[in-house]
Amino acid sequence: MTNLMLLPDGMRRWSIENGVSLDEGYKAMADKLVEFIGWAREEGITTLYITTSSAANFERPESAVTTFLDAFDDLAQRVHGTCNFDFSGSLDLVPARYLESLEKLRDSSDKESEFTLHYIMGMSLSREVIGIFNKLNGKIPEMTEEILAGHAYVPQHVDFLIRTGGAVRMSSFFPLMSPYAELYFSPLLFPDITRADFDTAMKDLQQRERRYGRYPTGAASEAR
Ligand code: GPP
Ligand code: MG
Repeated sequence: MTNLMLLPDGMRRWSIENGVSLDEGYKAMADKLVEFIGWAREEGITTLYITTSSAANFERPESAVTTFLDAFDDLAQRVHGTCNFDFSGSLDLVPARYLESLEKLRDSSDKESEFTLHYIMGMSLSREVIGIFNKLNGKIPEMTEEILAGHAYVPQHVDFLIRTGGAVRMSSFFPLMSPYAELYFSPLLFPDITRADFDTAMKDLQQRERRYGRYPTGAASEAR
């Protein structure tokens, strides 16, 4: 059971480089994501989280917001019948017509599938934490790890995370409950990623020693 979070970054630059509209750039993203989902499934990934936006992305011009919302809606339309589809995040930022569409797709997706595609929308650690506090304030005696995890945007500990687009930072995309997510940063603009690039990323992630803050097995007695 390995899950993967993908931050598909770089569509504006890809559109400029290829002399096409932003709409075309995001269509190229959606086409590549259909392929990427196939690669992830073949690799045995059980849940693929895709960050569709940060909260700050909603401050872009309205036409740019519509462009990325349309592209992710189109992707969900295309693949929801082949997987269990879900979404979460700062849903108050998402216009009602997109939420209604995604709810329908979630409800009609294949709930028995061994593979889940899950969108995280409007990511922002501070919004996430403030939202959880405001929802539970006065209703629970104290916060616990379990309650926090139960309300987090990303409902699992993320194993592997891939960010394309060249930025070596998390921006607003850090999954709250995943301190030991292994991070991989690719310089490629997302629509340019190939199967070989995906394989290289997965190989790199899979060969890492995951210690979760502990000593390696058998090394404790050597510690001074
Ligand atoms: C941004 O590409 C991608 C999205 C809005 C999808 C999720 C956001 C992430 C940053 C993972 P872009 O518009 O930022 O392109 P560029 O990086 O070329 O400006
Ligand atoms: Mg970007």
